[in-house]
Formats: sequence, structure tokens, C-alpha cells
Amino acid sequence: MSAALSNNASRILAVPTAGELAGEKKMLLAFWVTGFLALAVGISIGVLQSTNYAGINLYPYLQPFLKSYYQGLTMHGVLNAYVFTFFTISGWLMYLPARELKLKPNMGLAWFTYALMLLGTLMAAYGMFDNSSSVLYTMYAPLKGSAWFYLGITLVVVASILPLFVVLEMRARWKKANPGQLTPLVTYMSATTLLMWLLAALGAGTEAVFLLDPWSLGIVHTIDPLLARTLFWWTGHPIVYYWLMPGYVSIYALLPRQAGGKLISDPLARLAFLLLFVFSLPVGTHHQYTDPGISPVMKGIVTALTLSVAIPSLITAFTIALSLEYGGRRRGGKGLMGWWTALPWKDASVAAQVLALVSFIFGGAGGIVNASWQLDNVVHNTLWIPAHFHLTVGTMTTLVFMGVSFWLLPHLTGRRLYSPKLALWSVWLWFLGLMTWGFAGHWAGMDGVPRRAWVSALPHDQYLQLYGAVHPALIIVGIGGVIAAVGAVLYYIVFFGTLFGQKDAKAMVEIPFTQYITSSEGSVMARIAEPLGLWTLITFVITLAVYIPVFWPMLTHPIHAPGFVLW
Ligand code: HAS
Ligand code: CU
Repeated sequence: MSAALSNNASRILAVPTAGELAGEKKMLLAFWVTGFLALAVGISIGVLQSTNYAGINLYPYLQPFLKSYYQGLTMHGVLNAYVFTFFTISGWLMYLPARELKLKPNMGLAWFTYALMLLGTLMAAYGMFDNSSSVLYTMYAPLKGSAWFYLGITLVVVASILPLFVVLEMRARWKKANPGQLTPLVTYMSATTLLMWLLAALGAGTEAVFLLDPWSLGIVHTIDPLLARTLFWWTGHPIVYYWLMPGYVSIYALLPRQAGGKLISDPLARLAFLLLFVFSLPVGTHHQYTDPGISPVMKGIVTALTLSVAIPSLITAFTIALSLEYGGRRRGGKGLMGWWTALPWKDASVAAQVLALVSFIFGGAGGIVNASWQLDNVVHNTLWIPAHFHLTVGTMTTLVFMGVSFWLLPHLTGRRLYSPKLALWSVWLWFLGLMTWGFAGHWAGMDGVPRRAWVSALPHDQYLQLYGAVHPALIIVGIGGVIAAVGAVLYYIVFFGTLFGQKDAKAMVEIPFTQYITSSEGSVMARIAEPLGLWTLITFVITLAVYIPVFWPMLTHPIHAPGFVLW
């Protein structure tokens, strides 16, 4: 009887064979290598932007590859913020649940996602490299790019939704074989992230399919800039949590074990993810506090809602600080802060993730300033904003993923990590570079230095006349960028050194899934958080309740603007 049951269970489950496991590893490797290659190009261009602010104009030396600062900035934003994140996150959120549930994912769909994303990336890259689409990564109409660019981005976004179906299908299979049980934590986190992203992508998806694509193809001749921007920010805010939450997956579910301890509470982790899901969606218009055409009442409501979205990150700060303290004390740390120094700082993977958390304290604090409508008026469209996001997506996504790659690449390839020492150096330099950049960028922003400005192209006396008073801050911005770039060079030496390095049987490290001090067994919170379909519906209704009053005046008073090509 029990043999029959277990046969039945394993038939429902479709447990992967060793060969199939190797195939899954290949799939994730393809996603990560492609994502990190895009990041390498993006980072190289980033250095030029930092030196631009320091007053050094390197663009004339880069003809014919880069025509302008704006072309470079578009590539930097698209490659880092979209291509790098979409590839790495898609692979990561399919592979980890598969390993946690010990199930075979739908590999056909996984590879189709990869192929579609690659096709979209190549199309968008063509539109950027031929300098037809220097519209920056926010794609604000009526700046007009080429159809290659918009159609490419459309495909990339569509592809990024598909991993959701891979994860939901595995979850359903697992639930069928384990009736009444709660979804295991990593799968829960992955599914919430991807469901959030499904709702989030509706905004930019609608903008692309109904506004940008037909306009760039010449099917329609004008565009509504306000409607386009508002649809963009429907997605453009929650996308930052789509970047954050996969990093949090590692921070909650893996880092505590890597640090020698356990996660303090599984139900709290679920609560944090659930709140991120619900609160991320309705607040996109906080990027439009200075836009006309949106009522001040809605801006006030969105301010309050945006401050709420900080709550799950504050929960994370305390839960993770305690989990790290537990790990540090188990490793012999004594006294008030002895646990901190007792953490395994020589392990580059741990160091990267803990340093990312440290910088996120400042990134998050800046976010709370931005969220506050009146304060945002001081910093909006200044260098403060890039400083904010380099201390968030530049760390909580990028630095965490760099840290993850130090165990993941050996795990996927069976090769030894190339030079753990260099890995540690790369992490510290990236951290120091971004912290320096972040500090100086916030400073310059408060003094009114605009973001997205080719300031180094000004005649030098004019540059000094305009920005001389903040020149020290701008020079530090340049230095920060260069330090981070040196860190990146070391990182890629380790990255490729590992990919082409020595095979090592011991390098097949296991995934460091953590244990919990408080598990979700018997937790009312975990039960409430479990029905993801219901939570998706609730989130969608709340989002519509906030957005219908925002869109209504735009739809009843449309704007018809012709396109501009300013470069
Ligand atoms: Fe943001 C603009 C508000 C978080 C990214 N944001 C941006 C842009 C990007 C971005 C890319 O309300 C620019 C878009 C553009 O190009 O125009 N942001 C927030 C708020 C948060 C926030 C309230 N942002 C992020 C994250 C991002 C990101 C995360 C990427 C991943 N942001 C805004 C607003 C704007 C904005 C406005 C528009 C501004 C404008 O004028 O255009 C919150 O989610 C932040 C909450 C975070 C915290 C920090 C918690 C700390 C933790 C670390 C704990 C440390 C430990 C280590 C455990 C409250 C979790 C132990 C250490 C010990 C010492 C013990
Ligand atoms: Cu936002």
C-alpha cells in the first residue's frame, strides 16, 4: 500500500534524474552568464558617467562606438537595470524552488523564456547601438526611439513573466502530493515575487503594446506623454521590488546558514514578502510628484502608501540582524557587537551580502526621503536619485548576486571558485566604490546638481561657474565610480576564472538552505499568507482603486504629442 502511494507520489512529483539535474544547472548557468555579460558592458559605460560629473568628458575619444553621454546612459540603464536583472532573476527564481521542492521544472518553458529574452535583448541592443534610441531607460515619450528598441523591450518583459508559470506549476504538483501543507519558504517567496511582477508588468506592457510599439512602427503619429509616463511608473516602481525580492530570497533563506546560524522566523519572512507584494503595486505615482495632471489628493494618498512599503524592509532589517547575531554568537562572538566581528568575513559570499545590507540602510533611508512628497521636491531629478538607486539596486540586487555567484558558479559548473581572496577584494571595492558614490551623489543632489546631464560637455569655465561650489562632491562621485569599476574588474576575473577553471569534486557545493528557529508549523500568519490567488486578487483590486482616479482624467482629456528625436 505504502509502496503504491510513494510510486503515485513520485509520479505526480516527477523527481528529476541526475541527467535532468545537470540540464537544469546548464539552464541557470545560461541565464546567469548572459545577465552578467550584459552587466559587464553596462558597468564599463557607468565609469564614463561618473567621470562626466567630475568634469571629464571621455566621449569624444569613444567615437564611433558611443556618440553621446545620452546614448551611453541609455545602454547603462537598460543593460544593468533590465537585461542583467531579468536574466539572473528569471533563472534564479525557477532553479531555487525546483531544488527546494526536489522537482523537475518545465524545462521547455524555461529555455523558451531564455530564447525570447535573448531575442528581445538583441533587438533592443541594436536600437541602442545604432544610436536611434537614446531615450534613457525610462523611455519618456515624446522622445522617440526605434521600433527595434521598443519591440525588443516588449519581448524581454513578456519573457520575464513566463517563469511564474514554471513556479506555479511546480507548486501545484507539490501541493497535490502534500495536501494541506504550506508551500516551502523559498517557493513561497519566488511565487510571490513573480505574481507581484505579473501585475506590475501590466503597466509597461500596456504602454509598450498600445502606445510605444504602434507609434514607433508609424501606425499612429502622436503619443500621450502623461499617459505613457503613468503606465511606465505603474511598472517602474514595483520593478524595484522585483529587483529587491530575489536578493531577499538569498538574505532570508540562505545567508543565515552561510553565516553559521539559522533564520529567526519563517512566518515573518512570509509576512515581509506578502506586504511587499501588496504595497508595491499601487504607489508608482510617487515618481510623478512633480507631474501635472495627477490630483494632489492622489499624491497625498500615494505618499502614505509609499511610506508603508518601507515596513516590510524594516521587518527584514530586524529579522536579519537578529539572525546574523545568532550566527555570530554561535561562532563564538561575545559582548554587544562581538557577534558582528565573528561573522565569516573571509567568505566573500557572506561579506558581499552583509555589506549589501549595510549599504541598503542608507539606500532605504534615502527612499523614505523620496517617498515624502515635500522632501522629494528638493531632490527630484537631481543626482540624489541615482545615488539612492546605486545604494539599492546596485547593492541589494547586484552585490547580493555577486555574492551568490561565489557559491553558485562552483555549484553549477563543478569548478573551484577562482581566487577567494580576489573575490573578497572585489566585494569590498564594489561596496566602497558605491558607498563613496552614494555619499557624494546625495550631497551633490542636495546642492541641486541635475541627474542625466552631460555636464562635462560644457566649456570648462561654464562647468565651474555652474557646479564649482560642489566640485569636491562631483570629484568624489568620479572617484567612487572608478573604485567600483576596479572592483568589477576583479569580480570578472573571478567570474571567468571560475567558469574556465579547475574541476573539483568538492566544489559541487550544496545549496545552503537555512533552518529556522521559528518554523511556519502551526503559524496563523503563515496560513493567512498561503492563498496566493486570493492575495493576487486583493492586490489587483487595491491597485485599481488607486489608479482609476489617476487614469480617469487622462483618458477623458487625452494629449496628442508628435515625437522628438533630440540627438
Ligand atoms: Fe526607490 C526612486 C522610494 C527602495 C530603486 N528608486 C528610485 C529609482 C530607482 C529606485 C531605480 O518615493 C529611480 C527611478 C528613476 O530613474 O527615476 N525607494 C523608495 C522607498 C523605498 C525604496 C520608500 N528603491 C528602493 C529599492 C530599489 C529602488 C529597494 C531598488 C532595488 N524611490 C523612492 C521614490 C523614488 C525612488 C519616491 C522617486 C524619487 C524621484 O524624485 O524621482 C523603500 O522600499 C526603502 C525601504 C528600505 C529600508 C531599509 C531597510 C534596511 C535593511 C538593511 C538592514 C541591515 C542589516 C545589517 C540587517 C527601510 C533591510 C546588519 C547591520 C547592523 C549594523 C546591525
Ligand atoms: Cu518607486
